[in-house]
Amino acid sequence: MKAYWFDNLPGDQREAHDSGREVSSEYLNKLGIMYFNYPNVEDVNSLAAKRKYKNRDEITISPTTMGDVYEDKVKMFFNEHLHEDEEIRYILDGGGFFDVRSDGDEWVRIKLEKYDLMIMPAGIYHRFTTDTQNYTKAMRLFKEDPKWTPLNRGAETDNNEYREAYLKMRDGSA
Ligand code: KMT
Ligand code: NI
Repeated sequence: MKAYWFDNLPGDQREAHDSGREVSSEYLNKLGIMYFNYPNVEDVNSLAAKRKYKNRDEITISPTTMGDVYEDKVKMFFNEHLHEDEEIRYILDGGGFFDVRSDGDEWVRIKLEKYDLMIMPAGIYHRFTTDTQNYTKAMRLFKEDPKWTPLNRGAETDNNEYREAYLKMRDGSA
């Protein structure tokens, strides 16, 4: 796991796009993001139990498993969106990038590798891409029924109650 400011340069989204400016874990915590490296799945299970997660699934994002729809899926995951619940992503194999919006609305790129686990708060704008390996095997954990339907950013999501609650948490206003 490594976090840095996205360079905003044109080019394949799967390239590193590393500006060379690192982002600290303290800053990520301020955005409501936590991460761990758990080689032992038992640690994932206890974290999920402690945070009252009820559901999970596994997804393998690769041309081998997805065939022709792979490129479309990769584009879809890269549309900026939010979810209405907190979610955990745990990388079982391969790797990928989650980009999350900073408080100044810039992209922070979070590089996840095998056994990295990230907790993403409800309401944070983000996007995902595979890296140049084109292979991400991940466990997705959901508090309630899986509702991974991405809500793409727009006027409606800006007024979404989960978005507003997230901003209150992040910016500490009442
Ligand atoms: C998300 O929330 O955008 C995703 O779950 C992407 C695929 S999981 C590695
Ligand atoms: Ni998402």
